[in-house]
Amino acid sequence: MNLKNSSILYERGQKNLVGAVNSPVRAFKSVGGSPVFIDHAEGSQIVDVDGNRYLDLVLSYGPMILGHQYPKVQEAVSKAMRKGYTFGASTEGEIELAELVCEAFPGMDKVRFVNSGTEAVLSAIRLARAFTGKNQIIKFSGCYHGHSDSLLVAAGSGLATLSLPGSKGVPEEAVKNTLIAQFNDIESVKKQIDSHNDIAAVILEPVAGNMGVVVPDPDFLEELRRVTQEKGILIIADEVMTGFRSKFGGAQELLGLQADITCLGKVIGGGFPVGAYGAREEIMQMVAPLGEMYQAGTLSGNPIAMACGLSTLLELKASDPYQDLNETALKIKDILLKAADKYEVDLQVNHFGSMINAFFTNQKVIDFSTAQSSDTEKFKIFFWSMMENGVFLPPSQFEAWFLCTAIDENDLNAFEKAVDASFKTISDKFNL
Ligand code: HOZ
Repeated sequence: MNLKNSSILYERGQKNLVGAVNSPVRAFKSVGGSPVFIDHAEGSQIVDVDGNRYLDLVLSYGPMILGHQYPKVQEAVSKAMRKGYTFGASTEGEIELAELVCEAFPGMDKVRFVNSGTEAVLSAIRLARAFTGKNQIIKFSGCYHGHSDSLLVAAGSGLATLSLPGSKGVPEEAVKNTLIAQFNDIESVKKQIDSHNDIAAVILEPVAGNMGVVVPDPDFLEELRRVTQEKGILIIADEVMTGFRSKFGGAQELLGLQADITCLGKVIGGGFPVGAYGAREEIMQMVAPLGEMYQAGTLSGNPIAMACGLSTLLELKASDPYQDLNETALKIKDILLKAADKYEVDLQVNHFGSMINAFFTNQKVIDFSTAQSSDTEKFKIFFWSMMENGVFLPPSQFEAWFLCTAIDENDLNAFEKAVDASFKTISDKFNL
């Protein structure tokens, strides 16, 4: 596989960028080798600077649900660009996107736009503390909620990829109010609730997507809502990944969970940097300028980003592609499991709507520790073989793969061939 130009850029980038990247997972550290640099992407395909073409199952970690360069979205962005890029004053697009988002989330009367999922979540936590007058939060091991200080404990995503328990530079005081529980284990939540009386909120990804895809047990969510409600503890649903991915709105609705505060990102920006947090009226009344919880941003609600998000959501609303996306996910799951069976490789495939991924383990993956039972050596071989066979996957066992509406039968056939070749390679290497 020719990655000459990518390697040259990787070397050149080392001088003035940290590790030649702007987000650690992109450095391919856990899979080894030189990371690819991208030239362009269109539809379901992404092309690197050496001209290698891949079926894109990274999709910028979620936003590109309509595929790359979707014509109506392109048009909306170009139109917005012709009016200027940012004004430091409000525009109609912010209201239009807010109306659409609030309509799609029954628990959201008001929303505040920010620039990333990290910002959305750190603001939501401040809001939960302001509203309840309490300080502690419970987070789940393996869930990742961005890189703000108080949440870099037992986190998934890049930390899991790099096997880091937390981050240097985070003071003990910043995490002393962060309590850890286990996903899908309500007893671990009850234990924390029973032994602390200053808990403002429980934060979770309703479907975890940063330890690979881990789906919640319906009983777990039901009990979680019950025990938190009993104690006046808020639930913050981090739907940065899941928002508008499995339905027009949130995964929480499909799962029967009613969160108090919801965080969004990724799809709502359609590929531009947008995050958001929203809640019912009485909670959002706390946020400045209505209330005394302060949060601000010069580029928040940026008109180009709003136009991109708005046209993406309008297209999703009109075309309602969720059933088709789910069927594509089921086909992909089937392809993976059949190949695993043929080559006698232990494999679990978890999926929720258009989020999916594979774990090389014989254990059912229900939480962070079972996710970590995956054989990452096998993943490494799988990853590079898939790349060589034209499929771009996240370079980490612990990132979800994403599907877009542009994936067609040809893509699925190509995926099937790549999977067969990759499982054969694994089988040969591990003498299975
Ligand atoms: N899982 C990450 C955010 N949800 C995306 C990968 C990154 O950190 O760049």
